[in-house]
Amino acid sequence: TANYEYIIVAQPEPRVALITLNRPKALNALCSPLFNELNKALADLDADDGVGAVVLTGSEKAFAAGADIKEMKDKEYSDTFKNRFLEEWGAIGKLRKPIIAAVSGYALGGGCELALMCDIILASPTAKFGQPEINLGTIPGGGGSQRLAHAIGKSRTMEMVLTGRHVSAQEAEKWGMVSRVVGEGEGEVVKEAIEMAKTIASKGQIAVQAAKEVVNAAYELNLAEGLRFERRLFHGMFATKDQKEGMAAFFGKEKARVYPF
Ligand code: CO8
Repeated sequence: TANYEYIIVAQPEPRVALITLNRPKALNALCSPLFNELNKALADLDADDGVGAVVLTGSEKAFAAGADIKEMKDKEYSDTFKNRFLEEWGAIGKLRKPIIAAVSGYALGGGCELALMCDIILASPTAKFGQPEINLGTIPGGGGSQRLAHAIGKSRTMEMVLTGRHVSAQEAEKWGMVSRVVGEGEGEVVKEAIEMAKTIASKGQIAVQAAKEVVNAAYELNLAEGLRFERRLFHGMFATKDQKEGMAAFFGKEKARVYPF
């Protein structure tokens, strides 16, 4: 495996990968080299048949405190445009395997947006979500305004983006921004995310990846197109061994094995 400076990649369970953001001095601020490492690790895991799902986490204090302000401070429009500043943030959306964000502490700005790019978010009771860009004279640039609006609606998104207020884990749960607030103790949220990833990784992988693709389509297509896309992929499942095995096992009153076995 590659040697990284800003992230740690591990495999805590046979088919589960864990990526830990590891830039403690800057509360995991997402500088470009960190993001490039993250993209490289995710692309490798996406291509690895031995991995079925990925957990992404930070530290107890911070999932990530945003894009790196030091890196952005003196930038000019012309060079952000010319050099496609932060375009690398788009790569995560193209991955096929499910990614679960396990969030403790600050998930601010780009950190909040990174969590929103993941497929499922689990929060520890210490999690704090926010889009504080407004305090820096700027706006979200990593998809926050769009993904939050989809996740929690206009009024709450406007409140977060216009005031910069931090939202607690409990509030984020109530708003439907995260699936659940998990556990009390240190590391609980990561353990729970690994368990969830393990469950997902034990299913038929073509179905898992197709399921992720159809749910994501709901954020891009209108209803008629989305329903047609879902139906097409659903029909496609009949071409898989997992469907034959899965439905036969149901009548054999056995647990379905998944391919390859
Ligand atoms: N960038 C760079 N360094 C940071 C960042 C950051 N976002 N956040 C924290 N740090 C550094 C601090 O400078 C400090 O460094 P040093 O020890 O050298 O002074 C160290 O991390 C520890 O931070 P604090 O001393 O401030 O720790 P506190 O516990 O006092 O406060 C906070 C924690 C509240 C999280 C505070 O650090 C903070 O407000 N951070 C900034 C949060 C923020 O504004 N984030 C938004 C950034 S803008 C953004 O993300 C735009 C996204 C665009 C994405 C575009 C994608 C295409």
